[in-house]
Amino acid sequence: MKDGSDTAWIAARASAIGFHHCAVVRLQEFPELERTEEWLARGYAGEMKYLSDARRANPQTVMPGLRSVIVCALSYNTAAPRSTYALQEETAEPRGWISRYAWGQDYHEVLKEKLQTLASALSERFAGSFEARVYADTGPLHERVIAKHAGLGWLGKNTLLLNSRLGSWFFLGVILTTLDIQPTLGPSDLPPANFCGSCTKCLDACPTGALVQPYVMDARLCISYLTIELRGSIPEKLREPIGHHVFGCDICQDVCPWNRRAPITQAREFQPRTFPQGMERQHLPPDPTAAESLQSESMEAESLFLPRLEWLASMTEEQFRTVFQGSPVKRTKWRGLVRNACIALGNSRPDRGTSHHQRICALLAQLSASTEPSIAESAQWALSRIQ
Ligand code: B12
Ligand code: SF4
Ligand code: SF4
Repeated sequence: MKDGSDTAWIAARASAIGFHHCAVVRLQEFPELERTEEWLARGYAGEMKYLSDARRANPQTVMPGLRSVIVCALSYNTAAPRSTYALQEETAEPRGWISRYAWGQDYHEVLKEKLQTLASALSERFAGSFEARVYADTGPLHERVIAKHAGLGWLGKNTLLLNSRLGSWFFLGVILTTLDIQPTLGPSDLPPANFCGSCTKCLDACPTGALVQPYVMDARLCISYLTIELRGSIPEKLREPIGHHVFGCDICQDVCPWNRRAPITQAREFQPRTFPQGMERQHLPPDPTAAESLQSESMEAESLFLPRLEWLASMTEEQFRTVFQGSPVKRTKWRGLVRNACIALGNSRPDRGTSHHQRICALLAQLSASTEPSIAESAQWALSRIQ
């Protein structure tokens, strides 16, 4: 059996498992990785110390005997509106934005399970002993660079991997293996051409200027980093540009022309979680009249799509654990999410004199006394802006 058909077999199997793209690349030099040192030296990684792991510059060191990498893409482009549209809509109560990728189940788990299924299937095709190790996001590897050389797409000016069919709304996962599999791209094939052209929509739209030049991000300025990775307080000058974002940011993808026609996924795993029974609303504000109105609303569903900021900011640690069990949002921890919700409330414009405004001010006053310094400080900042 020819190696080429092995590649086609892997791609077909990956598709049957639910992946939207799959390709194979042999271990080689990846020229893009040469820029990593300079990127790190500029301090762009912020507190993400794991990005300095020397293995990232040389995938060979990740697994002894590594010969091929199978790269898989899984779309999370659910049907709900883009943040750039949804956040302009007037709503009765201030709402925040959780990134599209984090509305449902934790993608690490979803990807790992699918990758594991594919890795196990390899023994149906390949005789003899071999090793296969799966990584979904958290491995010491630069997945986008490897995926580019496998033929999955090009590295866009927003630093993401773009595919002319899928846009950029997909996760990447890899299987490292000691098997020598014929790569998807032939010896004379180049990785897909870069179709960003003269477009600069992502750079122009980024609210914090995190894309400091085309293809280069200062992660310390990225809302995704600030709301998910950064512990402690968010620098004051970045709080206003964060706007309503409470977990991650989708703007540089929302504005990308390559995402306009990206296929919609119906995958249940990534649809926004909703909470119809109101069980997470056990918090009652100090004002008894406000409590009455809150209870009357408690039959309405809460959702991770445009969540009510008051709901997020008033969550107890226990409620946070229940709502975000098996969700990527767990990464920012309870104190991170409440901190972010306070900042988003500080950027909201609740009409003064309404019961919403009174309730939000009461909640922020209560959070201003929190024993968590980053929550207390963000709540004080927010209160000073909306009171
Ligand atoms: C760290 C990380 C982040 C950080 C840093 C982002 C970044 N651009 O590196 C933060 C928290 C900000 C982040 C945000 C997001 N992430 Co992220 N992230 C990662 C992770 C874990 C590592 C990426 C990495 O190695 N970065 C380090 C630097 C060195 O990489 P780089 O930006 O590509 O830097 C290169 C360029 O700067 C280049 N370069 C080119 N020209 C020049 C010129 C100069 C002068 C210099 C200095 C450098 C330079 O050289 C560098 C090295 O090659 C990967 C998973 C993985 N293991 O690979 C997921 C990953 C990249 N993230 C992903 C996603 C989905 C997101 C978000 C969309 C989530 C969200 N909605 O909030 C955002 C998107 C933000 C964006 N525009 O990139 C997906 C991307 C899928 C795709 N289609 O590309 C990945 C692959 C996770 C996955 N397994 O699916 N992420
Ligand atoms: S994710 Fe948001 S903050 Fe980060 S680079 Fe893209 S637009 Fe800028
Ligand atoms: S918005 Fe334009 S420049 Fe940015 S990644 Fe998309 S096509 Fe490239």
